[in-house]
Amino acid sequence: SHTLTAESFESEFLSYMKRKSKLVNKALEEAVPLCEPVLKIREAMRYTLLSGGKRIRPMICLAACELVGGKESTAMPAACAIEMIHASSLIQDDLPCMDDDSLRRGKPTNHKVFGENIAILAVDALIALAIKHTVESTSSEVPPVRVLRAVLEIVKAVGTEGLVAGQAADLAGEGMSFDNDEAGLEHLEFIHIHKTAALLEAAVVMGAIVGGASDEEIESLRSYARCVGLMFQVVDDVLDVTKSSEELGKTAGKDLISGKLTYPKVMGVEKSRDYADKLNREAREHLKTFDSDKAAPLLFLADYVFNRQN
Ligand code: GRG
Repeated sequence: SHTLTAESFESEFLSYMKRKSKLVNKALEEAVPLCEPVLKIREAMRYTLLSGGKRIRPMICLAACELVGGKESTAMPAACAIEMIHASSLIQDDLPCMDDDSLRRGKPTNHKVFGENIAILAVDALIALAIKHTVESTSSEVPPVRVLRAVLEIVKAVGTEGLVAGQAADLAGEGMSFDNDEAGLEHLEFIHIHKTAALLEAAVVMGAIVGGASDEEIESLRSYARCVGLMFQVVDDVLDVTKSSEELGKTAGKDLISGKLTYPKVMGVEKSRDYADKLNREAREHLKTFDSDKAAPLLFLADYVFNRQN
């Protein structure tokens, strides 16, 4: 492969993303072979894991590793592990006792296809496999202390400091009313920092750790990831409103009607857009200490999240 400059990268970004997601898909495919025992569980794991997400988390993990001078292949197990956690959280989020969704990525949700019992076991197995895969597949190349630090990042992103905290706050907030917009915003940010930003943060930081980053580099990348994670959700909320208002031909989106707390609801669409823009600029600011050509993929990934239409 050839060297890219920040300028030439723009035109190459889409093919860069395609190439990376192809590699990730192949590695994921190999990480969960369809075999006995528990063939049915593996089928359920593969169903969600291989059903075509955007692969933002693995990509950002590989890019962080390469930014700090590591090889892409060194971060591939960590990238896959993050996507396994992501898939497990989607399966769990869709269950009847949570969001009770029947469609995900345009396909029937895991429990609709395999039943709730199998879906729950697939969640457990994906979380366990994520840890196993990280340890087993990075240990030959990465020093044990770094493997341990990487594992710590991923388990923190799952538990009561991460996804679980976000989901719990989300559940607790249902039907809750807030004294003022500020209280609403605080609750909203807590949810998104935990439900969305935590896993993006783990992705970036794991990539950096296995790639040999210094503590300073790790912390810059952590800050970058937090901004991107939060921005992801602000953009998501804005898209929800603009999409459904297009569909309905109204100014109000479906979230405004259903009563779920969103950024546009708390601060309006315009201010939400400004906020996303601010977070994008902040994210880029955190990469200032890196060589700008080398940081190009992460800079463009931030723009991609900012500009995405779905
Ligand atoms: C760790 C199993 C487990 C559960 C923790 C259920 C739960 C508790 C947390 C829910 C977390 C969740 C579903 C957060 C939403 C994250 C999010 C932004 C999803 C959409 O991400 P994209 O757009 O999806 O990257 P694709 O489909 O592209 O992969």
